[in-house]
Amino acid sequence: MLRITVMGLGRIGLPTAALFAKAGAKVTGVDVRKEVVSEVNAGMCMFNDEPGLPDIVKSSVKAGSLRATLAPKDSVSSAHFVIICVPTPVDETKSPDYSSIERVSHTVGNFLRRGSVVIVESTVGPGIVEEKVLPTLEAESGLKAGKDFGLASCPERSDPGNIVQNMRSVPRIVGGFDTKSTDLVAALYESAFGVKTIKLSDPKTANAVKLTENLFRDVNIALANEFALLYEKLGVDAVEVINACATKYNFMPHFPGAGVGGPCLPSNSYYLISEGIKAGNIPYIIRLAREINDRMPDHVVELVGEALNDRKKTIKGSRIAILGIAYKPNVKDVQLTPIERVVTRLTEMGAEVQIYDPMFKGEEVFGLPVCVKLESAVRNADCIVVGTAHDEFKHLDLQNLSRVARRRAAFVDARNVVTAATAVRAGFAFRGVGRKPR
Ligand code: SAJ
Repeated sequence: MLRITVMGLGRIGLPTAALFAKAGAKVTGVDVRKEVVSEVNAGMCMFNDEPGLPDIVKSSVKAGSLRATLAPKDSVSSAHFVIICVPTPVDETKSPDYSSIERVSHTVGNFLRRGSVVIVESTVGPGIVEEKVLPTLEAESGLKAGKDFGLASCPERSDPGNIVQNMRSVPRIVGGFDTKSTDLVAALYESAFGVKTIKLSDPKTANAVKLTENLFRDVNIALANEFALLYEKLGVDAVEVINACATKYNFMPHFPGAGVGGPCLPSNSYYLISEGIKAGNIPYIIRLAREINDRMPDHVVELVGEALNDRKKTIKGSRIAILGIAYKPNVKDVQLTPIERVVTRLTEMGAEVQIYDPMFKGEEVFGLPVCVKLESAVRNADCIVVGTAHDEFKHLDLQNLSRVARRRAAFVDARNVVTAATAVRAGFAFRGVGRKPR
């Protein structure tokens, strides 16, 4: 029986562990959080916003093919494959924080068994596996990579909110310390997940691929945001433009909005920026894209000020309803969400902010209660702001909302969910990121 140990049971580690268990392996998940370990062993899954995952966790635990533990020794020392899925955030200075990767490399190295293969799924800068993980594994275990154990990077490429489907369809990239490592890891994902694999020269190249695809997205979102800021001034609707451009075969549409959030894009750029600077090459476009995307929340606050001004009101003393705080649609996640800065700025400027988000009903986020009902947040609001394009907001009844809100209120769409015409017909003063002011 194939034995797999997954280090870190977060939004990537847990589905990875559960899908390998579902595929027939004996899987142990190791995590430092007691509550996570006990939840998993009770067959529970903390990611209810991941379709299909709760059932897979439940059935795999029930079948005895998946269990979780705080103690790595037994599971690492008996594993054929050890998969590292720990977070790699950036610190307050925007420098990559590889402390979890370093810590887990010491742990795995301590108990590593001859013949095992270590797989790094966490997103890291190109060269970090070769420079940090490999020497630590060898030093702690006394074993030699390539000779006594295998090592490969196989970065996760899953779309949060759609992870199970993604893990079973998106090709995996594999870069091994040697060909044997690459082949073993590729065969593992092909057989267990039924996906294609792309074999690459080394871990450094695999990590460069992962960063390239995420930074490609961040830079193109920044370009869309730059078009939005420009076209607002020129009286052109950037969303109308981008939708039309998308009819051309080589145009990949990205859309302007309130900014870029989540555990990945806002931080991944800094892995490459720091490696680039170390190597004497500053990635200007990548860095500038971060600055542009990080400025978008302030632009949303400006639009709120403009829309209220149309109604001879100011942000100070206004009641503002924020619809959606999650960093992207249909996920229960506010990691680095751009909407936190919008809420903070509006509150600092003297507004009374009400929040509604279907993923956080009745909870407290950013120190504020999240309304259970949308109408409660909108009641007597001077301005309504759409911060996340959750499915629930795709069919907003603006006529009804204009009756619930204060008379002649304002509406700011930071996620392209309504048309300007519909908002104006409902009696709102309208602003939108990249939209023609109405
Ligand atoms: N966003 C825009 N405009 C767009 C697309 C997205 O403003 O046109 C914003 C979103 O609202 C969100 C942020 O960007 O705040 C990130 O959105 P995302 O859809 O990229 O979501 P992530 O960060 O959850 O997932 C990304 C994905 N990367 C790519 O698509 C290249 C996912 O496939 C990765 O696996 C994931 O990062 C990761 O873990 O690295």
